Amino acid sequence: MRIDVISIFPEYLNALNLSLLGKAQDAGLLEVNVHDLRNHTFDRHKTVDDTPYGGGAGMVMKPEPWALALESVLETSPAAQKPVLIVPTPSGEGFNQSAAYELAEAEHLVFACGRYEGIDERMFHWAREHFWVRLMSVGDYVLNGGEVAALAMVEAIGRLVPGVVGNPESLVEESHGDEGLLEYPVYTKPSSWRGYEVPEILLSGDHGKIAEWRKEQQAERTRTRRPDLWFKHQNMA
Ligand code: 6GU
Repeated sequence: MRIDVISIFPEYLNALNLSLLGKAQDAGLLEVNVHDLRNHTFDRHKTVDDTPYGGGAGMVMKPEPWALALESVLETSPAAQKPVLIVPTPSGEGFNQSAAYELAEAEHLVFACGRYEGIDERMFHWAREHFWVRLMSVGDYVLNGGEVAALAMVEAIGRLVPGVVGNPESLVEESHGDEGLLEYPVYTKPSSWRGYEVPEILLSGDHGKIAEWRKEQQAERTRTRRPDLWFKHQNMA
């Protein structure tokens, strides 16, 4: 999979070279390129924003540097079809595990990380001619820009690319998986630690009973911590 990220703070994305995603890049499973939007400006101050038409607080990102940056990414796209352009924004559709699975199928993802009050709306109209555009939010709160949201989405998507996670079994029993339940609690050695004990059932060797206990724990956690997910789970086929 090829991923390009465009930002005025490319250093934010350095974290993508660490850990699992760093190794996946070394192994050639993933290619991540980060681009500085300001390289696509022509004035001395490398201006990427201006005041909003109609007035109001804050600044709006100019469309032309975005079009130029995106055109330069398109030139080297390996994708047969339109690449997917993900624009992180708190006003987008919700990004979740099923969106991550869907996007992990794409050949080429491009992230456009905006700052300020957003990007001139005409950029989106232009972009739809060349990309499959997805406006996506990582939660109901506001970040200063799309970079941290892009980090989260790239990590969630990248780890689903075949081969990135060494043991694919570990993707099977996860929170937000097929079942729509949160993960059960886990324990490791020692069995007694600072007066706290590992639940006895886990030491019993009875795999049937253990599976049953874990299922109960998942249900209880989901019901108390995420009543919204519990409601959906109960209404699942
Ligand atoms: Cl995707 N971007 C920004 N700037 N803020 C957010 C967000 C995205 N998702 C939630 N808050």
